[in-house]
Amino acid sequence: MEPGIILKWDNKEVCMRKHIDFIRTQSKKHTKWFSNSLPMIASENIISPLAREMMLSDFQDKYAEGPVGDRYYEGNEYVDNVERRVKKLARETFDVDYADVRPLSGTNANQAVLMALGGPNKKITAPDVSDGAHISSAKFGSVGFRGMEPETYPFDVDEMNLDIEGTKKLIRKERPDIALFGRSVFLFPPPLDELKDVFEEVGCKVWYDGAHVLGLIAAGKFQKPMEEGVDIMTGSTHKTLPGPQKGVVLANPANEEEKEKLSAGVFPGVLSNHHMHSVAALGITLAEQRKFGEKYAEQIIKNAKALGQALYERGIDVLCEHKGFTESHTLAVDVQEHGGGGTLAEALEEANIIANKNLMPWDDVESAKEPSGLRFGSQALTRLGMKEGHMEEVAELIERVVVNREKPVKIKEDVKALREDFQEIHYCFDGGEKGLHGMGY
Ligand code: DSN
Repeated sequence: MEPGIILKWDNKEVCMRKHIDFIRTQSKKHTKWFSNSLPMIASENIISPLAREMMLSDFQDKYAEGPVGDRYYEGNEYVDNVERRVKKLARETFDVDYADVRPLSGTNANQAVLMALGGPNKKITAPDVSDGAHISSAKFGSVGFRGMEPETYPFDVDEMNLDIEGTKKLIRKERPDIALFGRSVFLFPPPLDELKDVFEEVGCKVWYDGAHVLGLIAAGKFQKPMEEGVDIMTGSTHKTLPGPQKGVVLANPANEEEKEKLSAGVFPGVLSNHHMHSVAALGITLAEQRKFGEKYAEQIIKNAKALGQALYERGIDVLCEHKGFTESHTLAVDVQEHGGGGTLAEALEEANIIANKNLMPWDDVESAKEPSGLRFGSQALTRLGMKEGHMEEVAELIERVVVNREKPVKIKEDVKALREDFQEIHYCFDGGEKGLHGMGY
């Protein structure tokens, strides 16, 4: 029943309980739906039971403004202990001098860096949104709202990567204050090593948005941005790093002043309180990453490559066959000839295969509703225990939707049958409250 109808009832308690029931039921339905589906959105993952327990802890209720150990609010003894420990874990995991675990999301972390180092009198270069950049780096996103207009790097579509000579030329010409890298369709590492000399020549700050590949970087399985000329790395913590929804700023600041600027960019720059329950959950994710991350990252990449191959063999145009499709968790697929990304993402959802439409480099932003592409991520299926062999089955299910355009009812049943064997979360420690791990309904 619609909430609007319920509001006409006289008895307020009954009415409000109905709202509560409605919300709880929707949450349970969502959980049930997802436990029968193939979660393949490249920016999502499944948190571990122990980390999820922290998301429900009393830390959720706390205000912790100000520096650790010198808060503006009392009652932070245990909060401080946790934040101190999580920062240490983050510094060690990413081998950096400075880690800020307060940002609430990847975009929030990006806003913080822009508050610290950007501004209307500053110049920035960045990848283009059509080439897979995150919207926060666009003129219509956080960069634009900070009063800056990004100059975008030339892109080599065949390589699905930056055009190296063109990028060198652009940086030399623009002499940006900040050169930003990283993407949301992040198939291959940007050629930082090749650009290193130009960064030095120009003296720009090099900023890497590693949200999508943070877990792969932590495991040493993608590239080592901080050894390849990057000064600051931001990221959300819930993609290939399978943590809570939040963000981080990681850096090797040039000096104390820059460190303070970065810190002030977060607080008071873009937030007042940060969310301690998610800081605690991130700490658990990082500890699990240290133990299981390498094997997990290896399997994510193997699965993505295997899925790419299996789709390609079924006549689906997965980009970059000549490069093994991907070096990350992500596949970019051109589905123009099969009906377009928007239409097919919806058709896949009807079959309980959850992926998203995506702009391809040749699309303009105006075609965002029906772009040429689909984006698939292997990280959540891997988290559920799937291996390369299972990617054949996944590819076949996708083929039935995308190529054969079969009715979704039967495919949905087959998706459910495949998922039956994959209900546990892998690459994490045992423990956590039973029933709180998203599979308990
Ligand atoms: N919009 C997200 C993605 O799907 O890549 C990142 O924030």
